[in-house]
Amino acid sequence: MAEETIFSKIIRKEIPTDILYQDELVTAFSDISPQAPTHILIIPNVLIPTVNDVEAEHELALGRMFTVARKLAAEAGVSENGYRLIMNCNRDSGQEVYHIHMHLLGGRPLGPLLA
Ligand code: D5M
Repeated sequence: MAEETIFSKIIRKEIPTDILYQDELVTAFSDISPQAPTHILIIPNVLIPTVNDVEAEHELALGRMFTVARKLAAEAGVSENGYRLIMNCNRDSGQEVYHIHMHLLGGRPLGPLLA
């Protein structure tokens, strides 16, 4: 059994968080340390520590993460200019929270991917 992270508390609304969207599969909230004018995290409600732990049974939640990203990008007004979706996996990527999450970044030119 994987160890819970702070994101499980956010899903259960046990700590104050700017939740932007929640349904039975996913939760989205503002990143606490924004790297761009729009910086949203979209996470599955089920605890999946890294992308290495993704299984076929997670496909519905993972797909929902994209439809929610599209919706929240539109609401944030970044759809037309564009945005970036990032998922880090393990140490070399810089993953800090071991509950998979999609970063939605936008609102400014983001530069080259590996800058
Ligand atoms: O990104 C982990 C991200 O999680 C990082 O951008 C900060 C964010 N974070 C951590 N704790 C919180 C809380 N409590 N609220 C909102 N955002 C949070 P990674 O890809 O693992 O490096």
